[in-house]
Amino acid sequence: MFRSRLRVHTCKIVLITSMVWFAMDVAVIMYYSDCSTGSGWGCGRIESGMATSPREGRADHHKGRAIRNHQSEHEDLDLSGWHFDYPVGQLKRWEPRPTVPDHPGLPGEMGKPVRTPPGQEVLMKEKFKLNQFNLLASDSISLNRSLPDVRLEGCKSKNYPPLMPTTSIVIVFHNEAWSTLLRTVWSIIQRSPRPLLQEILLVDDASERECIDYLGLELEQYVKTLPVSVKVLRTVERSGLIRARLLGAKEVTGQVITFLDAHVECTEGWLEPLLARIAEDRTRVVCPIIDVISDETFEYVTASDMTWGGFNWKLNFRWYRVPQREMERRGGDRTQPLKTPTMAGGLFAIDKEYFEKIGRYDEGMDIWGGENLEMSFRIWQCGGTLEISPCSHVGHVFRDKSPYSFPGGVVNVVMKNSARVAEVWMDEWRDFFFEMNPELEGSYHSSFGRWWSNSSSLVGALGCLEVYGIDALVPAQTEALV
Ligand SMILES: [Mn+2]
Repeated sequence: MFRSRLRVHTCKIVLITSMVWFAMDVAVIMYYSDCSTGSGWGCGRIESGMATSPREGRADHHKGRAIRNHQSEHEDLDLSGWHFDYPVGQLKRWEPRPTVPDHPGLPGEMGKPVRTPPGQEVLMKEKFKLNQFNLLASDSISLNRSLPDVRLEGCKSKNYPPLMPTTSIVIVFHNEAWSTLLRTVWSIIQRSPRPLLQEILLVDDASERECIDYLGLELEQYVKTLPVSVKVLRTVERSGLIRARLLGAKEVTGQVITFLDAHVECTEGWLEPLLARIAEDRTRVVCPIIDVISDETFEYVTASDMTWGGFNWKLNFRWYRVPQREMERRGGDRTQPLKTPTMAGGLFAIDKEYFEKIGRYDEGMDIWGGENLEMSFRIWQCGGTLEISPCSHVGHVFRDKSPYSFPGGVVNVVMKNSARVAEVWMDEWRDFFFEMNPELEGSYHSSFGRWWSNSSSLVGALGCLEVYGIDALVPAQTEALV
């Protein structure tokens, strides 16, 4: 009796001991398992941390991984001399893309002009009206056409960091032509280092499908065949450039957002100079040089690297000659980035977290116009830097006339947007704007109070104003205007 009780007792002890050991093994295995699947032990805690404080939770999560990745992935790289504003483990190795091959004899190769074939002038004029550019010429050019390497010699031999952040490209379009939209996409795919190109997001701002059905299902099926992730997003109703860009920005999974227009062509080495500046300092916002693609012939024409962005007191964006003092600041090196007061707005790269930190765009702005100055002022007054990189070239089809309709009338929309810019960002300098546009004084001011209190992006903006004031911008600007 006593013996059997002892045996049962021994069995219990053996059983409990092995269970304890088993439990410890499980705990050890789970502790060292990776969180990337989301199932590892400790991952749940990070997730719940994110719910209360998303940015901090995510940063910690990345930091932990960064150290591990750094040890495993990048230890063979010599990173001395490079400064990174990201955890090294979050950055990607990259290699330049090979040059897109030239196909002599095909129309528009190497950026050459396309002439209308004899007898097709009437057709050409008819098609021109659809997009306000020579659609016949564009349709005859390969989606993969070759372009000249337009960079300065000093740019071609420049050393860029061996590690860079990834970027998602956001492109808003409205009734865009198939050939210009897809040539934009192909030029990105062909000329961006693949590891740095996270995805391309095409935002269809309510294109009118009764006349343009190819932008529907056909586009969605086409992009599935591309070698890079390309997604098509759609606004429910016409929302304008700003709200459509915000819709795209929300879906971005890369570290940097690069906004591009829907009828551009990226040239060789266009992306590296933009990402290199941001890799070193996430508060830098960088624009390429915007070259000209002729609306008549689709010829690629290089723009000057000696102009920067300014504005007049009607708050129209204008190009001005780069002043001598900025040339001197750059030590006379034309490959160095230019600190520009404002940007044209269509094409720029910005760190995603910085974009969110400064309050993104002013969501109360309609359709188009003024948002480029708003973003420029926002960047300068929120402690950032706005630059043009002379080593990055992207061609843009400039048009004489806008092909877009403006619900509410073009003048009303742009003026209303500009009045918002003046009221939010210009302190007492706003008076210059309202002196130039007396009809806007009062009427917009009174309704402005309402916008102001309703817009969350303006709350961020006001924080920036308090901290930095307009002085960061005005000295450079007033001189550019003289
Ligand atoms: Mn455009």
